[in-house]
Amino acid sequence: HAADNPYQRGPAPTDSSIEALRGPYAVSEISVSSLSVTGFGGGTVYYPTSTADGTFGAIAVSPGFTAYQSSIAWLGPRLASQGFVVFTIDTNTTLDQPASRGDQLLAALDYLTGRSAVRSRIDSSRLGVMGHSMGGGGTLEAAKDRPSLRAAVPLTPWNLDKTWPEVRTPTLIFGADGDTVAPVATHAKPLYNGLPSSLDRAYLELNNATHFTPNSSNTTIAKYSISWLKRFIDKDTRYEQFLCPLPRPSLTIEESLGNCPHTS
Ligand code: 9J3
Ligand code: ZN
Repeated sequence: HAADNPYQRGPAPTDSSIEALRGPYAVSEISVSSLSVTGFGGGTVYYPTSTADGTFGAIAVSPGFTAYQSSIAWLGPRLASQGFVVFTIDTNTTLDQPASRGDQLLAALDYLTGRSAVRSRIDSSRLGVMGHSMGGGGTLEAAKDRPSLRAAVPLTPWNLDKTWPEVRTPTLIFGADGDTVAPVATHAKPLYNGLPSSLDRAYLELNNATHFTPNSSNTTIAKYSISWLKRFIDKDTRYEQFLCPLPRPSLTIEESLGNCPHTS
């Protein structure tokens, strides 16, 4: 019941509702020029058009090395239509390293909640971060720097630092079984293992996937990302059913790791 959780948004989820190309909310977008911001490279804000359901949690998403917001643009409307304000960003330069990308994700969230045209639509206490590759490495950096973040979702992340004992943000890491740029054995998996074992954390390895699988519309990524973001940004336990028990290996999942049931 919505009265039990003031942050839950949208109808009760089903497998088909979280696998769908769009969720229940119509989405509007605003382009943010790099010239109008500092600390990151501008981007695009995707947000539910209606204000009838109150405020929403917000998520900033970083692309990877040499890439632009276009490489992660599919996540904007896919996630926003489920009831989030989503900011897909460009970085200051496409060569920025993970620690810088983490700072830029936080600058983007600060802009979103403090200065953007949609700031009144956002619950600034309910924020999350995502990113691809070095942007996924940056997602961990952002969580380390700002423990108040509610959820983190690194996608085929790349980071030389494998030790993350400071992270307090529930984190879902996606790896790809065929990743030769950031192989799971040297990136996604040790990054997962570098998180505290007491943390709500999960590792999902995509089957038949590459480093660049997160750069186009992908139902497995969407389904579990939506569930993680809803469960931890909105505290919406209606989504726990998709996360626990862990998804079993299948045509789309090579391997899954994580703690269940969740503790936060
Ligand atoms: O963001 C990424 O795709 C990181 C992978 C990479 O190219 O690292 C080599 C320096
Ligand atoms: Zn496989």
